[in-house]
Amino acid sequence: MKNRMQAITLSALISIPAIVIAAPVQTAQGVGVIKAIDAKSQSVTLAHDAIPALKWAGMTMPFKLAKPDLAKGLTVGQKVAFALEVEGGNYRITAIRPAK
Ligand SMILES: [Cu+2]
Repeated sequence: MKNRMQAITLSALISIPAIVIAAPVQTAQGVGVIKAIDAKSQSVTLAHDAIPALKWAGMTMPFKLAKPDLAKGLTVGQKVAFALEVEGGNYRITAIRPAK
């Protein structure tokens, strides 16, 4: 009986990370213009074009950076191409570079 209880507890512990891993992560590409760079909150505000893959219209909004140094060398007013990772309503920029 004790072994059975341990087995149940163990399977419950193992199943929790499995659920986290199973959460869908969507990726998308976009282009936009940098409106602000906030080093403190590690975010950039972009006036981005529509992103059909996410059914997003064009708008101005802040984006979290996956890594703080992603915005290094970028300036306000610059046109950029970027890659996004979207997970359960949260989104972050995983790559960003100047665009023409
Ligand atoms: Cu948006």
